[in-house]
Amino acid sequence: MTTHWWRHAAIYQIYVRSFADGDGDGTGDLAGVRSRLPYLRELGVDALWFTPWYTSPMADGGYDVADYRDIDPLFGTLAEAEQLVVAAHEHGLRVLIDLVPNHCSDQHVWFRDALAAGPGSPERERFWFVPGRGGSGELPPNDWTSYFGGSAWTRVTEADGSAGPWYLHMFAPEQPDLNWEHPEIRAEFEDILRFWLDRGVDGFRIDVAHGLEKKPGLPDVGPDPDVTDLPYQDCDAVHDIYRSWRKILDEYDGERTFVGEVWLPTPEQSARYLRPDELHSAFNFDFLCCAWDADALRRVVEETLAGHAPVAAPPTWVLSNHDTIRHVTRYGRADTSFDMGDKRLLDPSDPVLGRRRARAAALLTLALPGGVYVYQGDELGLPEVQDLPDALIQDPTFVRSGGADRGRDGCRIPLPWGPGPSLGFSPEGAAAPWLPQPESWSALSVAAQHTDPESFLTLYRAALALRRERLVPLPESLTWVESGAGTVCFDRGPGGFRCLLNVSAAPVPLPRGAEVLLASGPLPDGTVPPDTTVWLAL
Ligand code: TEU
Repeated sequence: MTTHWWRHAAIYQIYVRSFADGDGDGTGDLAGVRSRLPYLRELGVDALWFTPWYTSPMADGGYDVADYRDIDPLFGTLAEAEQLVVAAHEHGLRVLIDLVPNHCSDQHVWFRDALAAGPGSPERERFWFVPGRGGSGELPPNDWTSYFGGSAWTRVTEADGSAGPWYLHMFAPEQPDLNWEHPEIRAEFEDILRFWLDRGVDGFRIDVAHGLEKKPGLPDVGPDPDVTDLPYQDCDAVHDIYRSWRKILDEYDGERTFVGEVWLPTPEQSARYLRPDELHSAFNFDFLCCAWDADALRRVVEETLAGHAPVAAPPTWVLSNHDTIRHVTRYGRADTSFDMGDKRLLDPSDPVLGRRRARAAALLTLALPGGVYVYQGDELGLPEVQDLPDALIQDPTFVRSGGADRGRDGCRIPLPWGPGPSLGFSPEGAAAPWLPQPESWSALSVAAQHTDPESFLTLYRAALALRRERLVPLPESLTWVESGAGTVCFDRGPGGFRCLLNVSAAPVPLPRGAEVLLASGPLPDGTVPPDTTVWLAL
């Protein structure tokens, strides 16, 4: 039976290092995840997305993969991963894994071989080794900058000590970009897909899906580039890769799926990745970046729906992930918008306001048609940790930016599960968590929220259950309702479901005769207060 589960799935993102520690070394692992599967089932999500669990030196938290067919010992073993897929399925949870095809680790056998084999060798053709500019090749081959700051090129020192060519890395130097024009790279990744599909995974999240192909000749970006036409992203050839992958995926039964991390300036560009013979869905970063403003939110929802309609792909809704500032903190700032270059980690944030808005945002996203992502800790209302001491920061963006960007560790703090040291993240007597948890998080732990009817966790559970029961069966559309300035209001139907969000500074009346199904906060005197969402049956 075809269920099209991926069109309306609630997918929970597990950042493995920080979810739960089973073996007591202070780092999350597969054993930890396995022990928490009942929690995830009870939460009411449909699928889990695991950030990279492969063998990795962890220069970028596992997005530097040294072996795509094995599990890092920090996290467990391949056998444990296989068992985890089975166990997740037994809990009614599908499994998506993170595929990182743009680059590998500098410790991957291919890159080590390439360095050892020397200039002009076939081993080097799997990457972008290019002679430098300037009289003696002392300048990088072009002006590209790394997404993590600094040049996207690092010069090689050859075995004999001489200065060699440069190699391309759009992220950290420990993450050399692969040359996707090389047939071996294509063949290898097709084989990696099959390796994991054979092990029962239900699909893949594709890292930097827009970045694999580069413009021929690697031209300079120049001083005033057209951001829709950069030489290192969204090159047309990338679509052929996804067409060939889609064919492979479709050979397997069980409705396997691809979700792309497609981060591009226009909805038209993103939609091309979602044509029927390419990826099934992509993250909606425009929504994540949107300011807390009724007109802006309505506009981004409208544009999302309009952008997806021509390719008949389901929209997705996401508020936070392991690369962004947690939305409880974003929504409590004076400027609630976000972009990937957001360096305002230290901006003050009103925690009460941020929490109220985050609850309202949860009910908004969970009411919209399409798929939805929950980043671990969203359901607990975790804020960004803004005061990590410099010495503890591990994200490479911190060092690469000379400290200007404090990095993404603040949204990657180990989860609080209960009382005690490490707030139940690790078993008793374990090493300290790899990043310290704020003491105040004991009040946000799963145990603290579990039975509290007012908690974030209770709200998420109730919303996910109602969504599954009432909204998932509905057509993938909404009808806007005129509801006054500062509000966002739409109906889903048939069946008389209404979602009303009040973003204005004054309370708005509840529609007469409507039954309240769920609200993100108290509704005094028949009104919806500011920064509150309510789900209604008309
Ligand atoms: O992110 C790609 C991406 O666009 C972001 O890295 C962004 O530029 C960056 O977070 C700014 O700080 C993916 C992963 O989600 C991210 O965790 C990895 O670091 C990155 O790819 C490299 O693999």
